[in-house]
Amino acid sequence: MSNNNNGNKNVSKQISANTAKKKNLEERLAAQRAAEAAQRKKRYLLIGAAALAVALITVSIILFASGGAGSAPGASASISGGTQTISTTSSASGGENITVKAGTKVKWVISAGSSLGCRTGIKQSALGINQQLTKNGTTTVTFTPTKPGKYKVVCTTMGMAYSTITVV
Ligand SMILES: [Cu+2]
Repeated sequence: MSNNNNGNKNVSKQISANTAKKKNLEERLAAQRAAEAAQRKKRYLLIGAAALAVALITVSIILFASGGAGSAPGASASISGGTQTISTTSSASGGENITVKAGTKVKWVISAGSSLGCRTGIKQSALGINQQLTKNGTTTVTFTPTKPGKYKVVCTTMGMAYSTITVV
């Protein structure tokens, strides 16, 4: 009887010890799963950030290559035979910015489509530019910059911004 009682006590002790062990294991498992989920989330965030960086770089390269009107750094001239030649496009919203060197004659070739808006002519008094633009064709503007600086080019009719010439 007493042995049986002791046996039962031992069994129930064992059961409660096992229950405690099981609870402990379950808690550790849950903690492990949470850690794994956090790690996965971190990995996804990293992959997302890398993908975003690649996308941004791609967009910048495309924008740079196409020389987005007015906003991009703009086109630089190539010098040959004492003349620096630069080609840009013109639209109703204006033209591209250009960068040229002081002291060398500039040949600025502007290609325009059918829509020029109010910018049918451009002027830059300090550089001696006052030129009508040809629709659906090209116009060549020549000038020789002498002083480095930034020169705003505007439309001849209203003085609205067209582009900026940077002389270096
Ligand atoms: Cu205008």
